[in-house]
Order: sequence, then structure tokens, then C-alpha cells
Amino acid sequence: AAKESVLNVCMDAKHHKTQPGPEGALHGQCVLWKDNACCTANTSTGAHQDQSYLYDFNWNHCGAMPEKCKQHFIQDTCLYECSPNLGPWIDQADTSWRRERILNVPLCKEDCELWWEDCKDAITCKENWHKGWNWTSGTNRCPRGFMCQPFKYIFPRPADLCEKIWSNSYKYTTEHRGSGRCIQMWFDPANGNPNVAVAKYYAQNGR
Ligand code: FOL
Repeated sequence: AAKESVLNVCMDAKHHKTQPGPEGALHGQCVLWKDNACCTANTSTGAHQDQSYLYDFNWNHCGAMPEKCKQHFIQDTCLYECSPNLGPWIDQADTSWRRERILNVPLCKEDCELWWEDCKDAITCKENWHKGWNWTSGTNRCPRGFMCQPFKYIFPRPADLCEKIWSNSYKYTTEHRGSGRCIQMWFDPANGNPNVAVAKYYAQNGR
């Protein structure tokens, strides 16, 4: 039972609670985490909004993002804001908007590949969505010289999308959902949260 300190914790970031706990009314796709969450109900609502107060971030910076693609970005936001099982991958960030971040979370192959498949024809102008936007209008716009192009040109392979978009928050893996060796963005809460066991495994065996 080594490194129990990284189990059931919230990162010290912009909207996270200090401790995980039950939340009665998480919104929409974030409901999977209601038994134990690092997000509040308000944050879970923000996760579903096109340009929410969370980061003032606009998913539609190159035109409307298709719904089937947006679902994955909502799910990514829910996992990022709500999961209490990312402790083994918490790292210092020390930027203006968060003290801690996640680094190299092993994402299940299916979660990454379905995200890429549903977004390959969506349009963006940047590979790293954390940095380098033009914020003069109050929301992120494409900086000068960055052309709007389909995801499949900016991110040729699924791993490029999952790893690069949020500065290596995720690591692409060939591990499958249900293996206990990778983190799932999507799961059926009827069977409990599969990421609990994954965090436990990596806390003991190293990331
Ligand atoms: N999802 C995952 N999986 N990992 C994350 O780290 C993550 N982060 C966000 C949303 N979902 C995530 C937060 N997104 C800026 C841009 C995006 C953002 C938060 C903040 C932003 O203000 N960028 C500025 C630089 C700010 C700075 O680094 O000081 C910019 O230059 O565009």
C-alpha cells in the first residue's frame, strides 16, 4: 500500500475542490462522477457550455465544432475537473491559473481513438490549445499565421490529438478499457468508476 497519498485527491488548480466528495447534482456528461467528485455542480454545468466561465475558452474558434466531436471535449473537461483518480499523474504547473496539472495520464486506446475519429473533420488552427492564442477579444482566437485546418492535418494520428492538445496531460496507450491499466474518459457508472483501480495500480507500481 505504497503512496496512498496520491489516491482520492484533487489537484490544486483553477476550479477543483480541495477534497473529493459526493455531489448531488452534477450536470449531463459529468454525472458519472457524482458519487465522488473534485468538481462542483457549477463547474459541471460550465463543462457543457460553448464558451463557459471556466476558461473563457471557445471550442468554435474555426467555426462550429460538430456535436459528435464536442461530446469528447465535454467528457475531457468532466474527467479533468471531476476525477479524484488522477493523483498519480499530478505535477507542478506553477502558471498564472493553476498550481498543479496532470502529466502523462495513460488514456485508454479506445477513448483516444474514438475522440480522434469523431473530431477528424472538425476544424482548428492550433495543436496546443493551452498556449499562444490571441485573447484580445476576451476569448481565444487564432493567432496571426495559424490557419484553420481539419483536425486530421493538425493531428495526423490519434496519439497526436490526445497528447499534444493539452500539453501532454494524456499519454496515448495501447491498453484497453476495462484492463485496469488505463484511465477512461467514458465509463458506465452502473459498474462503479473503473479509474479507482487504475490509480491504485499506478500508485503501487509506478507510472
Ligand atoms: N483537459 C485536460 N485533459 N488537461 C488540461 O490540462 C486541460 N486544461 C484545460 C481544459 N481542459 C483540459 C484548460 N484550458 C488557457 C487556455 C486553455 C485552458 C486554460 C487556459 C490560457 O489562458 N492560455 C493562455 C496562456 C495562459 C498561461 O499559460 O499563463 C494563452 O496564451 O493562450
